[in-house]
Amino acid sequence: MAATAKRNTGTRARGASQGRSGARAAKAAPATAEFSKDEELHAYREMLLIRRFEEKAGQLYGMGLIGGFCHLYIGQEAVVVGMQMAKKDGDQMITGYRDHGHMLAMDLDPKGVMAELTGRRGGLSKGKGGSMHMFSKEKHFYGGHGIVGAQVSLGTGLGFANKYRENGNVAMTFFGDGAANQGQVYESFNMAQLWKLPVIYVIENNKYGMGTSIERASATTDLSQRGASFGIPGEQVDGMDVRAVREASEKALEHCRSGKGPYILEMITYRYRGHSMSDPAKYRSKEEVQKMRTERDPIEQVRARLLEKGWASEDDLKKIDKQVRDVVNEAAEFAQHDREPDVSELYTDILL
Ligand SMILES: Cc1ncc(C[n+]2csc(CCOP(=O)(O)OP(=O)(O)O)c2C)c(N)n1
Ligand SMILES: [Mg+2]
Repeated sequence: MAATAKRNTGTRARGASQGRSGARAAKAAPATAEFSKDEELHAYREMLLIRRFEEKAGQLYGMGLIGGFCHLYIGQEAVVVGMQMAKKDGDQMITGYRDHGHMLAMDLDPKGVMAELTGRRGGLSKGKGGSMHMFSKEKHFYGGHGIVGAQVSLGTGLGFANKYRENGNVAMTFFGDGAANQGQVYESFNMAQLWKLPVIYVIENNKYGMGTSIERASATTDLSQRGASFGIPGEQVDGMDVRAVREASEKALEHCRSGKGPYILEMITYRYRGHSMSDPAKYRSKEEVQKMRTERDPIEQVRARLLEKGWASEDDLKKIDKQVRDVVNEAAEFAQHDREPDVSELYTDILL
């Protein structure tokens, strides 16, 4: 398919002579499936909600209102929104600590997410979990995990449950380029392919694991091929183009749902902000970040298409921005004024 750069036949393994991931991203062909007007507007609104939410979270963190870790998703919005547009109700998502975007895409209440960041009782984990630990069984979102790679085994377990229950759902299991070198990832791949579990392994390759570039950390950098020795098919996808993400996701979901087992989608993406709020970002140049922002921004791409096709005017887009800002401001207000958990909550919801 044109949305992807390469496809794994399941029997091929590539050597060390691969290009740099940035170069590969640039080579990814454009999406073949255009979006309708409604789809473009939906993608625009959803990605903007994540971006504005994260900007606000960054501000609250700077004001000292958010304690602990806080990893922002800015730049990567097209990945989760494209997958959201492809999934069916009942499909699950599970991810690591860079999780606010996934929560919003899975329709978790922005107020509950923001209040969790500020540690308030109205937070989705009653203010006791924080940025990395929120869940909603009802919305099929399974966290929120701070241990790099841990969610890969858990996501495989979700896939096992789906198969056992014959419910037709797929477990979308997200992890980073850094996590792709974790041992449990490969134990999971083996089981998932052996038992033909409905799991999409979504590798969000944003080029860095904390301050280490993928080229410095990984012996092979084409992560879509990491399932080759297990016979798991995989593709690289332009993760900055929401249309390419949806297209590849639809195909992967269909593969899983039809009983063929797991699938790997390597989303070539980029995070604009530091690894976490405490990252001085000395490992990459400002020019590198600026280039991605100006040339590849996922939201700007949709915005440009909407304007070019006459599907929205500048004024229409400003109105959407205002609506989104209102939702985010309301969440931030709540998160600042809701009460902190009662002291009696110290001993509830914990394993002793
Ligand atoms: C088992 C484990 N080892 C190390 C860490 C520290 N750590 C947190 S994030 C991270 C980098 C992971 O990078 P990547 O998987 O690329 O995800 P990204 O942050 O880029 O989204 C590391 C090493 C951890 N949390 N858990
Ligand atoms: Mg990374």
